[in-house]
Amino acid sequence: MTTETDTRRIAFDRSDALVEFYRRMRLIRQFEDRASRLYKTNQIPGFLHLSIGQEASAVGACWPLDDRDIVTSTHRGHGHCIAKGLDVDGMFAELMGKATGTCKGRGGSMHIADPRKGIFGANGIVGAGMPIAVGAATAAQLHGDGAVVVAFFGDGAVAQGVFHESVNLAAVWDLPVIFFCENNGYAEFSPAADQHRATLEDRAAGYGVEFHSVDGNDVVAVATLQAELVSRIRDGAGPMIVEASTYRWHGHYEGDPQSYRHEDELAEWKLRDPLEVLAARMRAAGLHDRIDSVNSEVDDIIGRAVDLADKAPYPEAETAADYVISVRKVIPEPTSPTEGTWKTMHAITAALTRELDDDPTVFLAGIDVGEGGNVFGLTRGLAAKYPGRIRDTPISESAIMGTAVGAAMAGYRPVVELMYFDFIGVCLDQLMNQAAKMRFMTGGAASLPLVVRTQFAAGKSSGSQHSQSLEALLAHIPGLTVVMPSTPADTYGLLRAAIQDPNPVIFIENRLLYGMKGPKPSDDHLIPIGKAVVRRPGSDVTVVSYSSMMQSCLVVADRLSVQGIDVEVIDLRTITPLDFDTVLTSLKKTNRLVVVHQAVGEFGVGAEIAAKAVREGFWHLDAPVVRVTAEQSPAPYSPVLEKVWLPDETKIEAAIREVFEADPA
Ligand SMILES: Cc1ncc(C[n+]2csc(CCOP(=O)(O)OP(=O)(O)O)c2C)c(N)n1
Ligand SMILES: [Mg+2]
Repeated sequence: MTTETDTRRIAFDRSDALVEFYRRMRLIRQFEDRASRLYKTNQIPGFLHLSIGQEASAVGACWPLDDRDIVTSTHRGHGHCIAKGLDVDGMFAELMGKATGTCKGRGGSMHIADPRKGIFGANGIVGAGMPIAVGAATAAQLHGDGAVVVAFFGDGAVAQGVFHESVNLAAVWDLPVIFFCENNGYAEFSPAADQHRATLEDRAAGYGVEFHSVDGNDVVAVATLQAELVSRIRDGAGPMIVEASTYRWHGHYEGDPQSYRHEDELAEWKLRDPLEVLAARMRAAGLHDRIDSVNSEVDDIIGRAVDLADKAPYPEAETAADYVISVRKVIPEPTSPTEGTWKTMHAITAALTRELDDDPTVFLAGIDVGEGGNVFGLTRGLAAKYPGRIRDTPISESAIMGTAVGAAMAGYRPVVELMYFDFIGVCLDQLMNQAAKMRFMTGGAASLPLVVRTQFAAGKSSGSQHSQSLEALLAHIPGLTVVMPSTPADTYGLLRAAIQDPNPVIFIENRLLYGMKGPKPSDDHLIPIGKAVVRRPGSDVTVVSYSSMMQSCLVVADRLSVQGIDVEVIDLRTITPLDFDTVLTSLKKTNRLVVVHQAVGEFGVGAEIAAKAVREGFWHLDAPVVRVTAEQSPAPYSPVLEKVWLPDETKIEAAIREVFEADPA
């Protein structure tokens, strides 16, 4: 009986397929061989990890893929990129840091990517491509076009937490993804045997995921297997794990002294050079001539590409800050809401509903956002109304964030939920190193229109791990937008604007404001991101705040006005990009500034505003800038201690009086 796999194997033995395998593998080999030499002559800066010896895995794994398919790669990614169709002209230029590089010189070897070609990035963070692959596969599943994602990773990456989260999430969502392990026997300097006590096959069984192993040095074997798996996955089979055994000939990085392995081991693997294994098959098929012709064709391509890259210009200095933020559409300041009253919690549900209605690429994902309707009931009823688009996840925050990153790069607008802001600690990489930097590192080619909704609050004895106001942590990372609304109407308008925004937005709600009542705006209400608002005009002291502390500031301002102190209150609404113009305009009028936030003070948002006030508003200041913040300790549990720790109306009033009474003379 001839199985489907046999038929494909026969097809691959056709001369044109063999020649094409060889052409791609030779291109990778010569590309990296040349890169190694360029590194030695200092024409390539930075780190360089070469995959010479592993070419058959990359080419075989990508063989059945087409334009709709996506790969995520690793720090050793040149082969994956070339196998998926990236041109070596741009790649050489990228490695040299030139303006004509694939990523305009912003990525380099470790971050080379071209999302337009379905290459969602080499990655400098071990394992980080896997959650992104889950996101791309989620987009593929929602889109329903049969696209498949291949997530390359090394044997060492299996020990990363994100491996577990990604495979598990892919399994429970039946995602169209192949986790493709290139087992080259080493993680940096450590042999695989010292890194794991379980095989990948055993692990796959633990996730309920189909497993296949393959000779990673035999391109025909790899391509045959991949063709079969990709075709089954296109037809709806779930995720799979493939382990390709192979070996890298060079060190972990160029310059690695390689004291951890013996020359004999390398020599033995070189006897099974993947190009030679294929060449032998070609000779047996009478294709001697084609080997020579491909060799010279590839030499020409490489020679020309290096020449071009060498002559190409470096990026212009004035473009250094380009590609950090996508230009956002202009949203005019809306009129005041006049449609009755509602609560913040209603505003959140309404904003999500409106965007789900308006844009079919919007979907929600997070812990208990589906059937459970979110712990605060904010997504109740949405799962039934938008089948497949309100997705419950396992408790896997890195995979949740990666879902957002990969799906956004694939053209969706994910809105994912981080149940408590404190949990950022378990998934920061996907925000800090992936979402925030991907557009920059791809020279503007990637778009990251994603929203992370999260919430925090102190004052109710939630303790040190469920109370933190960590906005400064994220605002410190270029590329992220951080929004913190203070009213129900703003919550609606800002959340809708965040979902429509082309950038990664962290939308931070205060759970103690969920029940707050306020004026209800029209359904079309939108608030511009990056614009502060004067909540209360005044002439004596400027108070800058946001989120729940905003409300305390307004109470204090009203109280002080009857005592003859006229306070101007500014609500930042967006933390970054910071609208300092609005603060400066106010400072020019009042000459006195207080900043109030619930987060601890040191290195916080208030410190940033104070520094800007000193730099840009120094000659307008008649008093020191004063910050009212939480004390410099974790949030205490005991109500007595928490009260001492938190800023409150008394502390705000004291600060305002202090700057009001300061005498510049
Ligand atoms: C999160 C993280 N930890 C550590 C490193 C440093 N590092 C880079 S590659 C590597 C080894 C990876 O081994 P493996 O996954 O087997 O890939 P290979 O290098 O063999 O291709 C290490 C430890 C890193 N880049 N990221
Ligand atoms: Mg390895």
